[in-house]
Amino acid sequence: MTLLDSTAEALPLGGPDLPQRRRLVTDLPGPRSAALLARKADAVPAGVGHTVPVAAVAAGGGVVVDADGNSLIDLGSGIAVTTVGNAHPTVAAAVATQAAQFTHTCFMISPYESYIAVAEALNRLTPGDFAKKSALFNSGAEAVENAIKIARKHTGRQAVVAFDHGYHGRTNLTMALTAKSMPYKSGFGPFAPEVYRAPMSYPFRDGLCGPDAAARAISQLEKQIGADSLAAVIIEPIQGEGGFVVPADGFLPAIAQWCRANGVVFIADEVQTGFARTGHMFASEIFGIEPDLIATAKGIAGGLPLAAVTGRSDIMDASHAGGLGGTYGGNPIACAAALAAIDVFENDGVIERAQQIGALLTRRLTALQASDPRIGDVRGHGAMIAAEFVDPETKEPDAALTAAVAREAIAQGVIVLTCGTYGNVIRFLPPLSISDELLDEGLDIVQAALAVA
Ligand code: PLZ
Repeated sequence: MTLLDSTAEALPLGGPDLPQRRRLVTDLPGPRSAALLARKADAVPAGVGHTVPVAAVAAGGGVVVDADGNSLIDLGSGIAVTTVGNAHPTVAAAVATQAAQFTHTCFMISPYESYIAVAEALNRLTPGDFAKKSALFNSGAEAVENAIKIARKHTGRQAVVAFDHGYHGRTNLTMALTAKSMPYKSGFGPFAPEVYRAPMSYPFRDGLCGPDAAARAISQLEKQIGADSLAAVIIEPIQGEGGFVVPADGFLPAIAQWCRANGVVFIADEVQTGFARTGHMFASEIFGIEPDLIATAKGIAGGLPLAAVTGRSDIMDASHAGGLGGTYGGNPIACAAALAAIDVFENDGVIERAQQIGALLTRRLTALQASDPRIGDVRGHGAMIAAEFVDPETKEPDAALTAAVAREAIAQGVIVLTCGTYGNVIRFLPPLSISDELLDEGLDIVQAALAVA
């Protein structure tokens, strides 16, 4: 069976030239997508789920086109990855050029310039005016794992603290760091040892100011673990999978300061928040923190798999030679894509666009909240905004309502993602290449879905 059996003729090219419109020519899934999803069910294990019942054939600007010719509005960016836009021409050209030059040597065997250039760019772009180094990997989880390895080697300590609602990946150590059991951890243990959890600042639910929430967390670290056993604290500056939880002002600086005073490595997991997504190159800037180490992935390379750990040179240099690496880490095609994406981030007004998108999303969603008290909270920064759905009387999470709204929006051709420990948050993560018109139309559809839910 050939790859595109069911979509044999005229596949559209992706990128910004795709018609920027929502257009449904079938119910979802259409017959071709349905056939491909049937093949998926036979060939791919049930554990690998999917949110939108279509098979993608092209994407770009603010749309995803499926095998039946349906054009869906993309408010998910493949989970915050295609920040510069899907199949961005600069990225696509860089990938094609590199693929024709060489596809792999293994950086640990014969190094090449693009890896070094990506490291230099990350050292320059990440917050903190101090000497930095970067190592490249393939996925967010792998970056987080390596950040922890480096912190343990540097401190000679073992314990690691992550936070309530935190998400850090699906590998064994990162499952241990991740808070939510279902679907990420259930039945997959035993998990890595020496991982502890601290209470997060979640203003909508705990009502605490930042310093009080930090004092609560720090007291727990001191009493239950002890600073002298603690290698690292890892936190998402704005939590992603956990529900776009934005900590109260002062929380992150207080935690970072406590880490510095106690020789604990402060790691920001900016896998989801990084690279212009929040209207800043990195979300750490919003909170005025300079993490010792930053883990990045997702938006870094316009859709190619690449991840990084960037941080203070003295910490990054803690490992003996040969202690860090991997066959594919910093693959040359992914590095070429990253250099192209970084060029776009720096020169094409992408950060400003994220701020505009954030203003539009916030305006529309707070207006909706004013007329529908089932929206308990609207929060986030830039093109990373969410609405939390609750029982208006009790503030209890309403996961059923959230799922119904998302299901109906998707059926109408708008890709939205849910998140949150309680499954009651819809998050908006559009590509920054989306037009205001498409974004508004997508929100109209979500609003209509809420009205009938
Ligand atoms: N850290 C903050 O958001 C990935 C995962 C979706 P990988 N988030 C999407 C899913 O269900 O698997 C993520 C993240 C933060 C780490 C990761 C892990 O990144 O590239 O998926 O390994």
